[in-house]
Amino acid sequence: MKLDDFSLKGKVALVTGASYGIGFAIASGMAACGATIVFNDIKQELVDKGLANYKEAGIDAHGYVCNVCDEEAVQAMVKQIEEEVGVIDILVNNAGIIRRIPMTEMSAADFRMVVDVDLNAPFIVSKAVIPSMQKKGHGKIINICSMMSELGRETVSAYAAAKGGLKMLTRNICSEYGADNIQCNGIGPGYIETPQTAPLRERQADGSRHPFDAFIVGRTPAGRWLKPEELAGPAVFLASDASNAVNGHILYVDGGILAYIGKQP
Ligand code: NAP
Ligand code: GCO
Repeated sequence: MKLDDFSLKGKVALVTGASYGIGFAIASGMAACGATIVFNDIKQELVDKGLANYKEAGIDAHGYVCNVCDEEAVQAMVKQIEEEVGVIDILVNNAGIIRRIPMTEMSAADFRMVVDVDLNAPFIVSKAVIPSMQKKGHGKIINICSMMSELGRETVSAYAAAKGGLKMLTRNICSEYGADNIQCNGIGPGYIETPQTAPLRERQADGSRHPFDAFIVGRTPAGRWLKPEELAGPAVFLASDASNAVNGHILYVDGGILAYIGKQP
């Protein structure tokens, strides 16, 4: 065992949907450990914002406009990255969306859209990078799962179905490509302060905490929401040679939510 086993020097990492939020924090952590960062986002405006964010952080990142649900566009982006930057050693399937709608009020179209971004897209992007990883003789795929890979709650049926499916896609990629020295693991973040969860933390008109905010604080042993940066260390570990024997695992980075029954009244 040597310190270098944790290094990502010489590795190319593609993090999807990484202009800001969790993807940006993970990519920044990987850059700090030596990786070359490539990211995509769904529109030019977001890629520009991302490039400015990376520049400000002193990171020389490569940004591409690409909808991860569009298989043809993803195949073209991966080809372009291979030509312009190099073969992708590390893929982080981070891009994701949520729709909080009670199931009986949710349209099938909305349900499909969430499953498309949160489950079908990780399949599409993984499928695009695996052949070159096989040729190169190694690869790391990290799928950003959720508490909803394990737990349900009101209004998030599509998201929970997709993130539960993503956990099993993770195990299947591990099963199917482990022999090619490809490790596929998941990270299951707890409740993280990002724009995606901002509506759950909004202050009430009287200045009090949002009831959901108070609920999460009471469900987390640490008694607080987590920061995107707190996912970087676990992601670097799963992207590095230090985790070569870890495959098909979901690493929950949840401040202990899954271990805890909740704060007693
Ligand atoms: P976020 O703030 O909403 O960022 C997600 C990024 O993905 C955005 O830049 C988004 O663009 C992009 N994106 C959405 N659809 C896309 C598509 N079809 N193609 C390409 N890019 C697309 O989310 P986050 O909170 O950082 O979450 C990142 C990941 O962690 C997601 O998979 C999420 O489900 C998961 N997660 C989040 C939490 C949390 O508490 N925040 C907890 C567990 C898991 P737009 O801005 O246009 O939507
Ligand atoms: C919600 C939240 C969650 C988190 C996260 C939990 O509405 O419950 O948005 O789903 O974003 O995925 O791990």
